[in-house]
Amino acid sequence: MLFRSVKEDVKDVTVNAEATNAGASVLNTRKVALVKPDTAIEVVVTAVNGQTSTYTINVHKTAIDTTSPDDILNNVGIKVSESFASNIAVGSDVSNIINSVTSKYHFATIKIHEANGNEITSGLVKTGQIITIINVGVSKSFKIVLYGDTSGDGLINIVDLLQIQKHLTKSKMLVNEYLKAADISKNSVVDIVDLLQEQKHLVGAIVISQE
Ligand SMILES: [Ca+2]
Repeated sequence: MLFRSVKEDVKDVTVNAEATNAGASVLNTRKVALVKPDTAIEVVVTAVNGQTSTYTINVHKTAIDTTSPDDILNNVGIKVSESFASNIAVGSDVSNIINSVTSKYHFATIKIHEANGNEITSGLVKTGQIITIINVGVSKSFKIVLYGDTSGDGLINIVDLLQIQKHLTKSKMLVNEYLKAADISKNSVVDIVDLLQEQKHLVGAIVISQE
C-alpha cells in the first residue's frame, strides 16, 4: 500500500498510474474526490497474461499547520533569537536539522545555505550558515550561531581563539553572527571572559554550552 498526504483543503486528486512493465496496462486512471480524511484508491494493473493486480493508494488529508518559522525551529530544539538560530551541538550535520523539521512539519520547507549562498543538504553545521523556513506562505531566515566557532568552519579550535583575541585587541573586529558566536558567556559583551572560556574549551577543561 502506498501512502500520500495532502493538505486538508485539497478536494480531489488525479490518479495517473503508469505500468513500468512493457505490455502491462493500468485501468482506473481517473480523478478521485477526497471527501473523507482518508481515501483509499484502488488501481488495477493487468499483466500481459491477463492476470490483474490491485494496488491501493491511501490518501490522507492533513490539517494545515500555520506554525510560524520561529516556532518550528523552537519546537525542534533550536533556539531562535531575533534572526539568529542557536542551541545546535558542535559536530551536528545539516541533514539532521532538515530531517528534524520535515519529519515534524510535513508541509514546511526548510533550506540551508552556506554563508557564500550555496544551498546544502548535508555537511557540518557552521556559524554563518542560513536556515530558511517557509510555511503557509511565511518565510524567514536565520543565521546559525555555534558558540565558540567564530571562523565559521563548524569547528572550535585555535583559529577561533586567535580571532577572539584579535577582536579584543581591536586588530580585527568580529561582526554579526560571528561576533555573537564569540559571546560564549552570553552576556551580550565579548570580553576577556569569553577568551578564557574558549581557551578552557580547547584544553578540555570545559565544554562550551550552546544553549
Ligand atoms: Ca571555527
